[in-house]
Amino acid sequence: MSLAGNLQDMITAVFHREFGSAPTQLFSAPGRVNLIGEHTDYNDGFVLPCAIQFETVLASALVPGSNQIRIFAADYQELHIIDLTETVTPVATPRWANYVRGVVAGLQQRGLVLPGCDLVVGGNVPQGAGLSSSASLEMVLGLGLSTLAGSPLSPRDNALNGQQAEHQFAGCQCGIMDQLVSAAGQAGQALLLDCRSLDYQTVPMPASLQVLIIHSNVKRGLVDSAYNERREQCEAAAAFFGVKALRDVTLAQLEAAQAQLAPLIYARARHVISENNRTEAAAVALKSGDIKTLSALMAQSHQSMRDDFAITVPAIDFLVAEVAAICGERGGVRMTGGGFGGCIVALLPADLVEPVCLHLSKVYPAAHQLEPTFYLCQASAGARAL
Ligand code: GAF
Repeated sequence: MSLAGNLQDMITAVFHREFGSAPTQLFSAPGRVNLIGEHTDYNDGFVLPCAIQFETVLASALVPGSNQIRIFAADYQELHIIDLTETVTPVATPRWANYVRGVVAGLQQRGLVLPGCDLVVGGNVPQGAGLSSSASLEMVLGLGLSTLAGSPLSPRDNALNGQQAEHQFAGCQCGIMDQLVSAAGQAGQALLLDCRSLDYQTVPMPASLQVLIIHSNVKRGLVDSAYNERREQCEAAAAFFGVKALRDVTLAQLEAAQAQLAPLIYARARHVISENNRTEAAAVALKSGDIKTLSALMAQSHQSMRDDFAITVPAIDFLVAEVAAICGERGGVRMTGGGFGGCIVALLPADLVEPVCLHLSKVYPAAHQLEPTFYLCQASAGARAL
């Protein structure tokens, strides 16, 4: 049986146990890996992620006459109840409930009348790895609850609603990438997302490349505050140029203004502007199967995240360097996600996957006293009713 089949069966069984009946509808939403385009989304720029096969599943049943959402989190073995007659606000604990409360509040603000229902939610997206377990939770809830209310949200509105939940209930001033690719992902495709217009183009993943995600298992501490700080620095740079976002500034304009900018702000802006250019170029390279160019762009992206944006850590830099030494121009490798730990992503020909895993299993624990975790991923479909 597939991983997904097991998860759906497990969530259905938990629903039976907690609520004493069968769920009537199941929904799913995936995590994601970003191939290139990091910290560009909240600068109105470009990103190139794909959804992955790890997912969050929601089992649901309407409860006629009820004014409550009763939701059981299978991962925490914890029940949370939302009273639909009261204004939904954030709670101190449990933390996971704020994602639910944020999605519910957003749907209500959009004019949806949510019905009383019983829900069980749980997933297999690695948590704290930077693979968007929280976005997959928001997307499955947004789709599931709006469907139960009789007005399923479009992928775009679902993504915007989830982003609002992050901003207002979870304290992370994130961009739109994670939610949009979890909502709109397509099997076998990466998505080139324009985070200003929210338009996207599909970019087929070449059959010759495997997507290998390697988790450093470095604990990501104070991620939200460091993330929000980077966002403020980018906004300061955009304000200097008098534009809405760094999307509107060219590298030539940045170079011309270097002497007037604080060195830190200049470096942050240089990452974002150059990363936007690399992301568009990488989409072209991926489409045409130009792996040599893709490899160079991913290497430059990693250097830029390390030196200009300062979001990598030594263990991550080590993993990237070791993989790059093995794959050379036959593949690409870089840190993926928000940073400060988490995962790297490697696009590799099939014959290099095993040598890379074996090598890292030997050298990484010796150098950093941590074990790597490997996830071989497929570009997968976005949020859907099952
Ligand atoms: C996190 C955020 F949620 C995204 O919006 C994006 O900014 C990413 O970090 C960095 O590219 O995943």
